[in-house]
Amino acid sequence: MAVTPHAFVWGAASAAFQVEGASQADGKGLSKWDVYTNRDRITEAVIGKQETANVAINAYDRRQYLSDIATMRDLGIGAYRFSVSWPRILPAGTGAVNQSGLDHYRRFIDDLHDAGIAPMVTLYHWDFPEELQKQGGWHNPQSVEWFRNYAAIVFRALGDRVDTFITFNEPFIDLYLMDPIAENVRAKRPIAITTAQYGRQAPAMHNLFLANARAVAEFRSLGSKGMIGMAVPLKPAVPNDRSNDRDVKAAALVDAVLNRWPLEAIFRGTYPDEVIRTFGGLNPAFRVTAEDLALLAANPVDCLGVNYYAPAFVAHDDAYPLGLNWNDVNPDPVPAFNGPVRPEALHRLLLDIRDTYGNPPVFITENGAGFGDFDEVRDGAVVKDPLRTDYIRRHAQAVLQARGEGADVRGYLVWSLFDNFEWIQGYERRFGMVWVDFETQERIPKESFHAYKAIIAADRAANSPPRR
Ligand code: GBH
Repeated sequence: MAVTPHAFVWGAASAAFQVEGASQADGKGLSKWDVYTNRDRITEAVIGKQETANVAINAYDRRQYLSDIATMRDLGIGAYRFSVSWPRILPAGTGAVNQSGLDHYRRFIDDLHDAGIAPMVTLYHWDFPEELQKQGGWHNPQSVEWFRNYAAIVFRALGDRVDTFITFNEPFIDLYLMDPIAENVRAKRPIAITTAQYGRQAPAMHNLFLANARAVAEFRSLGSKGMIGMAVPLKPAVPNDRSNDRDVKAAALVDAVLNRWPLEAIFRGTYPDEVIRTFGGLNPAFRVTAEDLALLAANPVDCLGVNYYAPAFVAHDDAYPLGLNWNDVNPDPVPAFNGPVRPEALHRLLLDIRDTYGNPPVFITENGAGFGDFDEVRDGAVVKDPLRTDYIRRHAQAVLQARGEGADVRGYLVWSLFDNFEWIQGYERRFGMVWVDFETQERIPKESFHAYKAIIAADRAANSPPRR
């Protein structure tokens, strides 16, 4: 008997810090990223000019976002992934709740529902409350309780109108890429991350996984409807030179650290041996008890968010932490910002998840391309982005193919609908299907917008029962 697959949703994704602006409005507290950008001037160290997300693309403003929701309707998406800002809801991270923050998200979610769009809510997309960052952030063992408390407040306030919660976005990028760079910028050192920093971040990562388990437990104890998962950055690791033994070994370690660590943590409550050994060797404070792992094992996620951009072409290089260059090799003639364009690696990855982790429900919570330099405004109004258009077409196809082969993929969400604030690269890197003029907030759909709209419409025509 044929198995009827679950419904499939097309969508787009964003994050509070990258789009909202209104960084001090209505009682919002500061996040570590407000400080990284305004005080430490992190973008200046990376792209040579100071940029902040104080205004971003103005998405906190209801007039603005209602017009943006109209654009979503035009596109035809059925789901919108966004994050809620922890310090907007709890200005000091713990303690007093800022009711206007919760009201904002409640209204926004209702406005999405009115447009027929399902909200997918990320609790934490890197904007850690600065008040708690001063107390060590994820390094402080109390961070587990800080996050559980915040998650419980969000579940209580929004849980009746949200189908899917994502606890964390890309823990590894937050803790092993952005925070170490921020630390180096603040200390006015070269920004290159060191092996010692990799060692120091391990206990923080462990606290974050414990926090995830506590939040999942909280979600269940509240009897919440819907699903809860984590969005992890997955990068199938390939040795840059297959005949080079050191590249082969480096790729295996990258796979353990980037991919298997979060997957095993959230599905099985185990950590790869290489992770325990490597980080334990660098940092004796990285101690993982049987009790900790039992907590993880008792609270697996319901679904997996896959943030996929590219495979990692891994080269052994002593200039990188642990000798692992997993981010800077890109043999493509026109290099995309987030790595080599390989849709076939996404297809393979989805089949591997199907086979290795018991075919869990999967959402592609992010996929997209930062070919910023190739966005071309023509005739003042038409924005050509052929490379992004091609990227989205081929990746959407790869996802549908994996789904056809039995991978339980429930949705595909493009990063991103609009150009926005791209972290340490500021506004220099554009990922949107809609062009944004950052001075005027004018929005112009790009070629990729029209292409994605056609993909969605064609899929709907093929899969909806004939009307009579
Ligand atoms: C995702 O991160 C994020 O979830 C999202 O917020 C972001 O906008 C999107 O990707 C697009 O980048 O290596 O430091 O020189 C993916 C991780 C972070 C990988 C930035 C590429 C390049 C900057 N990406 N990184 S760096």
